Amino acid sequence: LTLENDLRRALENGELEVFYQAQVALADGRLTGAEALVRWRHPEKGLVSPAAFIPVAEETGLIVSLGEQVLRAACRQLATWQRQGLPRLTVAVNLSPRQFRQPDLVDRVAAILAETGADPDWLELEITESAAMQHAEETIGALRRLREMGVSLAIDDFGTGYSSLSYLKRFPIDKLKIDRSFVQGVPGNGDDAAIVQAIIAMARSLGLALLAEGVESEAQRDFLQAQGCAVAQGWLFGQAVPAAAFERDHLARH
Ligand code: G
Ligand code: G
Ligand code: MN
Ligand code: NA
Repeated sequence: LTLENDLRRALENGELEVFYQAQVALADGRLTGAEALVRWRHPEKGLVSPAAFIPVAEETGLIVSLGEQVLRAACRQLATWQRQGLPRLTVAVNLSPRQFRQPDLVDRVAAILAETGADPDWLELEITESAAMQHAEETIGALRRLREMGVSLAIDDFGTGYSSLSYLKRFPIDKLKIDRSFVQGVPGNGDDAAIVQAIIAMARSLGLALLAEGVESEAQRDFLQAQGCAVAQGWLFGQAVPAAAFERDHLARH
């Protein structure tokens, strides 16, 4: 309850901040995009990890307003990067299952794009596999409308849910993000390597883009690249950092 009240206050006082983590092409290290990841700058506790408050936000429904704040901040940021004349990059924003179930989600996204002047071509929304697979019919409708607006769509934490190939084929999505729990095990763990190879083959046969999450070592990077995964994100390329640091570390040469 304390956390809930604290979080409510944080939302009102603008204590939430959006960090950005680089996504890079493995072939040449070129920046392809950034994932927006929320952080809470708590007045006493310092920087609080989303792992500590996203679940509470989800249970209490605060996630809806939190998610909108993050989306608005990320769209403002991407509009700024556009105006600076940078080559296109995608800014990926996480949508929680609860946000995704809002009947007016598509209108809310459209309103935020209009308000911030962000180009929808630069925005990617991430939904988790389990959120997508529940209420599949409604999901497909919402995804289709988002895509018609020019927003691209990625399935986050892919491999941890239970999507069947036939379902996946019907979903109007652009990208699969291979969950970091599998990436962690490659190249040494045979099961993880087999799962990663299967996901890569699946994405290829369905014509979907791929991104591997949680890449921490050169051995992981080399394995992924050799198997045909072209884009990755992880500590090897940089942690999530505030926008100013992201610009300095990743955009100066972009
Ligand atoms: O950023 P890591 O930095 O610690 O994030 C932990 C978890 O919180 C991840 O599962 C990530 O997807 C989730 N997360 C981070 N930012 C957001 C956000 O803005 N919205 C939602 N729904 N989840 C987020
Ligand atoms: O669930 P989602 O994929 O949206 O969240 C990304 C989460 O992964 C964040 O908590 C982020 O801090 C974390 N993360 C990003 N890169 C790495 C990495 O290389 N290794 C590990 N262990 N975690 C990472
Ligand atoms: Mn994500
Ligand atoms: Na993930």
